[in-house]
Formats: sequence, C-alpha cells, structure tokens
Amino acid sequence: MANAVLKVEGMTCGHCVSAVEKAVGQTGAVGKVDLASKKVSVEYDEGKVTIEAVKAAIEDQGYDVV
Ligand code: 9UX
Repeated sequence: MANAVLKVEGMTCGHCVSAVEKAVGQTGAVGKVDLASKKVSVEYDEGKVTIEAVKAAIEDQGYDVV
C-alpha cells in the first residue's frame, strides 16, 4: 500500500468532507480528510489505483488539489 497526503482547497463543511472521502473511496483508495489543515490522507494500492485518478476524482467534485 502507498500513502499520499494531498492539500485540497474548497472544503469548508462536514458535507465537503463526506463528498471528498466518498469520491476517493469510489476510486478504490481510502481517503481521510482533516478539515482544519485541508489535508487528505490517501492510502491506496498502487497496482489498482493511481494517485492521479484520486486527484481527478476529488477535482470532479469541484475541489482543487493544490
Ligand atoms: Mo458544505 Mo462543501 O454546505 O462544498 S458541502 S460547504
């Protein structure tokens, strides 16, 4: 398993947290959001999902991965 921490702009409430975690989950990765630091910890199997796909899934929800 690989781990990455993404900085994501635009998350302001608990529903945003849920939306981002759900979007990450749908790629097959596991995302955990820390709203205060705007960081999303991502754990994923490099053989199954790329970090680019995770970033795209978050951006598709309208948030910016910086
Ligand atoms: Mo909360 Mo986030 O009302 O895009 S869902 S701010």
